[in-house]
Amino acid sequence: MNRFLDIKPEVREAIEAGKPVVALESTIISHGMPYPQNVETALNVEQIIRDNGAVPATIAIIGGRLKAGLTPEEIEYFGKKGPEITKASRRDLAMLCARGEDGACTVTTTMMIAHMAGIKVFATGGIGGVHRGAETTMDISADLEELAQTPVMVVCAGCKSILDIGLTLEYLETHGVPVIGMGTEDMPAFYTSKSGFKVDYKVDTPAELAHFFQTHLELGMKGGILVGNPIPDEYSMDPDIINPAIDKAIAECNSLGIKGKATTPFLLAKVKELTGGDSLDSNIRLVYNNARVAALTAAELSR
Ligand code: PSU
Ligand code: MN
Repeated sequence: MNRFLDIKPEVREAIEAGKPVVALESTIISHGMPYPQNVETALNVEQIIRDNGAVPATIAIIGGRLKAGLTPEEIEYFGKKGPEITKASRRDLAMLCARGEDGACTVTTTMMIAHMAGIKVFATGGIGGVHRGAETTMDISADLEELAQTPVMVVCAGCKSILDIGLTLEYLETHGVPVIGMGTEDMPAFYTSKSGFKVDYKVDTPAELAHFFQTHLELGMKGGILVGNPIPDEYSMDPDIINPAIDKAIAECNSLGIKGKATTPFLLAKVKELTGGDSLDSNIRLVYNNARVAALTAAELSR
């Protein structure tokens, strides 16, 4: 095993026994939501995973150790420290380990550490992707590269239109990453269930999804798969409210000259500020829905 990796005993026992485990990221806690809702959500997500028959493993870097599975106290610590914690992508991993520092894991580093630990299914809210204007800024999230090279299933609610959703799907196609819709032909757009772009394949049940992913793994495919699980109708946002807020947030980001890794956290926080608590509530609900589908799929995969 990797000498920097610590697997929480409960998680290790489940992995060794072939029981279902679901990985969760920690950037969504530290950079994606305000305190204390972030901690409350993270703990609820873990409970939903348990209620649906799997063991949760929230993933983070603490004192230079790669942690697969956090205690409630560690989740509280991440939530309280918030954006003070380094947002850790692939390029940051070795330096944080070398210096013994903390890091909040994005989709990228969560996939990496999940794979090191032997966890195959991961639930989150939204992934990073190709940003609008990437044809000049070249701002393309490392999440897409990780999906291209690490065999983990990522269950998300699609990507927000802070990104160019069409270009994100093109990029995934180039890298051979299958994009699967859970009960939908349409790629979900995070706050709303439809982006107007098609997924590659639609499945209707966790069993069908698990069977497909098992086949993907048995074929020896080196990359992951992306599952778009639409936000339930009762929690989805009015496009006439969310879309102008996103446009405004992007305009402000550009005029302030915000770049690089600060872009996504800025846009997420700005959209929340512009839409009041509504977008936060939708965000929380869609994460719960993804946790449920991921746990049910992990349970099917273990059969
Ligand atoms: N998109 C969201 N919510 C998030 C993120 C993205 O809707 O919390 C976070 C995830 O941790 C994701 C990261 O992996 O931002 C992507 O950051 P960047 O765009 O800098 O690669
Ligand atoms: Mn970026």
